[in-house]
Amino acid sequence: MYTQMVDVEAAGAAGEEQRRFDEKLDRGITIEPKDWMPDAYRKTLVRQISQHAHSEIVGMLPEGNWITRAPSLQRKLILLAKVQDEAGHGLYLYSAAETLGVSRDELTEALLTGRAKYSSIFNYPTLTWADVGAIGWLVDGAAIINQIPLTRCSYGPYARAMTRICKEESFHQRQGFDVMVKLCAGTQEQKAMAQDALDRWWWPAVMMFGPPDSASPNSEQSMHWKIKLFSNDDLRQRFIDQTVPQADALGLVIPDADLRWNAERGQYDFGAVDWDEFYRVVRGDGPCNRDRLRARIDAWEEGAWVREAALAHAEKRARRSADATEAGSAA
Ligand code: FAQ
Repeated sequence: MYTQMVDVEAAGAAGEEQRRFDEKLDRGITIEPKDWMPDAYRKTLVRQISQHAHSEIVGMLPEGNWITRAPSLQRKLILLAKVQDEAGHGLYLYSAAETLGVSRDELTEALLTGRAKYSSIFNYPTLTWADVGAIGWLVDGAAIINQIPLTRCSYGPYARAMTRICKEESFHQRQGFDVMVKLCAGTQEQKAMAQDALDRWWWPAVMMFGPPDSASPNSEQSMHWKIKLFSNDDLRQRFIDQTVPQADALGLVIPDADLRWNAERGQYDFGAVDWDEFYRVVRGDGPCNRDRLRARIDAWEEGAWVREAALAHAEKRARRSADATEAGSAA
């Protein structure tokens, strides 16, 4: 009898927590780290934010490949700054994930052991300088479209991290477009290089938004929780509608024979996406998956001495400050 009463009370309290959580979502009030939240909401956020953080860190590799070969000092400086920004984005996002009760070490381990996902787009190679332009233009362009709504998502630390990230992504997108503008105004060979980069990056960029809505297991719940505000297909369509006129302005041709303006819908119709390729890459069998993971493992192992030195330094400082306090109170 007594046990039953306790259960009812507990259920009532949990029901009240859930009601307050739902009310906050309805009223557009952000959920903060110390607020009560359903376990599944927390789990979904850890999944999405950590995948996003891993994507930023792995995403440094394709462009990092061109830092030593940038065609001028100015391009090199810009590219260095951009790649550093991506590292910063990873750090904000890992910090946002940590507010949900997971540790950075757990997240890093999941990435390095291949358990965690990161964006499919970063498993493609950067073969020419034009790929640096195509990544800024298309990949950062797609990232902005996906991420601007996230600045209004329901979890406060994620939304706030995204506000700063989006400002930087906007600069990244413009620098990529600027590389493409210069190549397209250059020699025939340079323009051909730009076209070749568009040919190789277009479909992977279209796939970045995730599987079609009909095959997206997480979308419905994430939209209910206002973690995602728009569906994968809606954002994909927005990206295509925005990017086609930019390709026209560059004088480049999007590699899709079925792409045409649909006046009735006021949107572009586009061809079939090769979802088999997408799932192959997500499963770990893309052109660069193994290289990307190897590079992250090597960086982690080679950086061990830096982490140890930073810890030793922090301990020394803490000890000195404790000694100074003790000496002060003894005097
Ligand atoms: N790649 O049910 P959904 C950037 C997975 S950052 C790999 O639709 P959800 C900046 C998905 O995780 C790019 N896996 O999933 C930059 C799920 O698997 P799970 C990263 C993918 O979460 C630029 C399964 O498929 N951006 O580019 C992909 O509701 C240049 C079923 O999918 C973000 O992470 C994919 N493309 O929607 C950096 C943005 N798509 O976990 C450097 C935040 C889906 O159940 C250089 N994330 N999957 O095992 C999101 O908006 C969402 O997580 C989606 C996926 C839209 C990516």
